[in-house]
Order: sequence, then structure tokens, then C-alpha cells
Amino acid sequence: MQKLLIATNNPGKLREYEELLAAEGLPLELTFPAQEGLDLDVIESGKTFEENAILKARAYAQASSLPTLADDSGLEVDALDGEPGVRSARYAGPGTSDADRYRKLLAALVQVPPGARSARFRCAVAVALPGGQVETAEGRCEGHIGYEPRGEHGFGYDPVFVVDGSGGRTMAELPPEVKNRISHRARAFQAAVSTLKTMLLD
Ligand code: ITT
Repeated sequence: MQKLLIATNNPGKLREYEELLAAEGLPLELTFPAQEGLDLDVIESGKTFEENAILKARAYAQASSLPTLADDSGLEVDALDGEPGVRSARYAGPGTSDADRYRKLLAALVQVPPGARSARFRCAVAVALPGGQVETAEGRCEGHIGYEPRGEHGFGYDPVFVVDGSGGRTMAELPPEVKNRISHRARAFQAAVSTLKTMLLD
């Protein structure tokens, strides 16, 4: 079966891609950086999610000689002019946890009233071939930032992100199969399916 390298060191993302691929039934065998003996430190110097996804996908495709999917994603908060955005993983500095990051976000929004806390998760997916060809797709999920963390599922900022149309539930309160139908990552992946088929399976 055709292999596809999922170029991420984030275990939450990995789990979601395994489920997304299984749901789509694509005849692709997923592999991961650790499984391929790869430990790259790609500098995410891009200004956009798309630029950073391309940087990661190309670096791993070249190092592994495998078709590679990378994802750059994050949270844009309107009251913070789109922050943390592409800096979502680094928002609270080096060596910090998911909880440190969402606590810093809640603190930054402490004065912001309900109704002004709109936000969205965004995800850019890049699929690169070892020769350098690359295609991208994007997905978004709209919502707002709550006042305290709720829920046990997911990862990252999920406990503080209240999903539009979910009856007031945070992303971390949605069962994984529901997150994987409506999330930014699910939507970006859906948008990339036809590209994956053309690039890898035709
Ligand atoms: P890789 O670069 O190795 O894939 P990363 O975690 O550093 O892992 P990003 O640079 O794309 O990935 O940063 C994305 C950050 O945005 C991630 O660390 C979370 O804090 C947040 N994020 C992205 N998708 C999320 C999701 O589905 N739920 C909650 N937080 C998310």
C-alpha cells in the first residue's frame, strides 16, 4: 500500500489523522516521523498557516523520500487581533503545557465581555512529494472563548473553545468522532482528499 508520512510531533494531531483517514477509507498506510527514525527541527518562519504547513511538509518529504502531509494550525482570537495565530504552540514560551497556554489566554481575555470573545480554529494542510510538488487546503471552525476550561477530550486549546452550534459545549466536551466531523482539521482534510487521491493514488 502507498505510504503517507504524517509530519507532526503532536500526538493529538496524529490521533485525529488516523481517525480521519480511517473514516475516509483511503488505501494509504500512515507512518510517522518516529517510525521513520526522523527527528527534524523545522523552523516555522512563515507568516501564515499555509506557509508553515508547506515548510514542514517539504522538509519531511525531502528527508524521508515519502509523500508527506503536514498541518499548521492554531487559534485566532478577534479581541487579540488574531493572536495567538501561528504562534499558538509557542504562546506561553518554551517548555510550557497546553494548560499553561489556555490559562494565559483566559487571563488575556479576563476583561473581555461575552459577545466580544469570538475566535476560530484554523488549519492548513500541505501535501508534498519528495520532488518538491506541494498542494494545500484549509479548514476553519468558528466559536468563542469561554471563561473556564471544560471537557476531557482533544488537546491544546480545546477546553476553552466553545464551538458555534454545539449547544454551548467546548471542543473538549465533544466526543472525538464529533470533533473529527466539524473541526478545522477535519475540514482541511476533507478539502485535501481529492488532492491526495490525484497526487498519490491515480
Ligand atoms: P507539529 O508542528 O509537530 O505538527 P505543533 O503542536 O507544534 O506540532 P503547530 O505548530 O501547528 O503544531 O501548532 C498548533 C497549536 O495550535 C497546537 O500546539 C495547539 O496549541 C493549537 N491547536 C491546533 N489544533 C488544535 C486543536 O484541534 N485543538 C486545540 N488546539 C489546537
